[in-house]
Amino acid sequence: MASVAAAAVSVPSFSGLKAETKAAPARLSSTSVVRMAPVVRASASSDALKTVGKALLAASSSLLLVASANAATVKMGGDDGALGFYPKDISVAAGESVTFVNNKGFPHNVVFDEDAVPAGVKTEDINHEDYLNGPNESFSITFKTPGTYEFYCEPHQGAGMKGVVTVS
Ligand code: CU1
Repeated sequence: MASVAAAAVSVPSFSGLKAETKAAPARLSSTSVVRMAPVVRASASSDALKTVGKALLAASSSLLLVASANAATVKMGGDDGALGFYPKDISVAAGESVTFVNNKGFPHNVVFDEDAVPAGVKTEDINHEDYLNGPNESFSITFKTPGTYEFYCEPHQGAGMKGVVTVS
């Protein structure tokens, strides 16, 4: 039923389109065709540019994803001073480490929610409760057990400074 309805809709609109394209050249004089040509070319190339731009954007954002996945570096505090982890969702393979780098708005630390780590993981083994007070201070945490780990910054928990590490 659905395909019949779709065909009934698409057929009239298609023949309508055909009729328009047939009629249009007939109304145009040769000069207007010449004048129109650059316009058509311009719009075609700007569409092409948009497509290229989108492709580049897609390529660069996937490169960023790859870069952040490999480096697994998390900034503590946004470049604008916002209280958060950037990125706040991190994925690593079991045995890999995440490096936390002090950026802005410190002191910061990393404390895991003992109710939101994989079974058998002791948060005291992975917490970094010492405050980082200087710019670019860093520490790394190695994740051995697959699962999700929710963490937060003690001084800024109320401000929503928290994140999740997913270990696969
Ligand atoms: Cu913090």
